[in-house]
Amino acid sequence: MSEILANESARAAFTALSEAVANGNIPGAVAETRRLVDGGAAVSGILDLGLVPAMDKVGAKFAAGEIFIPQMLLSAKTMQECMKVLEPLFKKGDKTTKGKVLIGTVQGDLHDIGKNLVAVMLEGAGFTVTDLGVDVSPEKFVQKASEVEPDIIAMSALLSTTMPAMSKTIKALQDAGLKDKIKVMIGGAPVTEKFAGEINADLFAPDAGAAVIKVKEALNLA
Ligand code: B1M
Repeated sequence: MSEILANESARAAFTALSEAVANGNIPGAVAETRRLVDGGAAVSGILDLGLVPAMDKVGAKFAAGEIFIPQMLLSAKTMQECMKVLEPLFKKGDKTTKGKVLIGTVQGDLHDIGKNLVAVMLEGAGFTVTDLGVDVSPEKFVQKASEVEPDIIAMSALLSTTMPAMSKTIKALQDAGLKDKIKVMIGGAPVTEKFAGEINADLFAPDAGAAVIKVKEALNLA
């Protein structure tokens, strides 16, 4: 009986967090995240049951014309503030460098929450991550890849209109003679395994957890 009550109160807490993020209530969402962390909730639960569903709800409302860019931005900011509470927990992981990853959101695309999540989880898993931010041109990926000499280049896209920039970046890496030396991973909500195959990307990951597994497998660390 007490377990059911505990589960119900956890569910209520995740719902409260989700609503606070969807409503752009930064203090409320941060307090709810802290409460869940202090109560021993798993980070994966906070993400999968609280934060990510909130953004899906926001996206659906935006697509239906019920909210507009400012509200979407406020929810994104709210999620980012909650992520700051979670980040130290990711970084408690293995500190030995397992390899180098160069990550960025592709040209024309300003969405960075998923990319940041991938970056922080890779860091937590012991990889050295260089984050190029958003709207990263193929030329910038190539230039930084020459400097950093990463094992993996990780590209994120959230817009179907920016997916072609992934292909352009892979071509630019080929032209620069870097593609054979570096494995390319792609991901983001509209990206599929099939698309990865079509553009000659080496790896595809549907979410941040899978991204860590794919990178480990690619570097024979799994
Ligand atoms: Co925009 N947006 N947005 N947006 N936005 C979407 C993506 C959209 C689906 C909303 C909708 O209409 N339902 C839609 C895209 C439609 C499409 O092309 N398919 C959309 C649109 C249309 C736009 C604009 C064009 C709107 C406009 O201006 N008219 C505009 C474009 C701006 C631009 O980029 N040039 C725009 C702007 C924005 C904001 C700036 C307001 C804001 C982003 C703020 C920010 O990121 N700092 C925003 C937001 C917040 C969203 C939604 C609501 C949420 C995205 C998000 O953060 N999700 C989004 C709707 C949705 O996704 N449901 C939407 C949470 C995050 C954890 O998930 O990023 O998917 P996600 O990451 C996942 C996986 O995809 C994966 O791992 C993560 C989970 O573990 N993953 C990878 C991501 N990258 C990976 C890389 C990998 C591996 C896995 O390896 C390299």
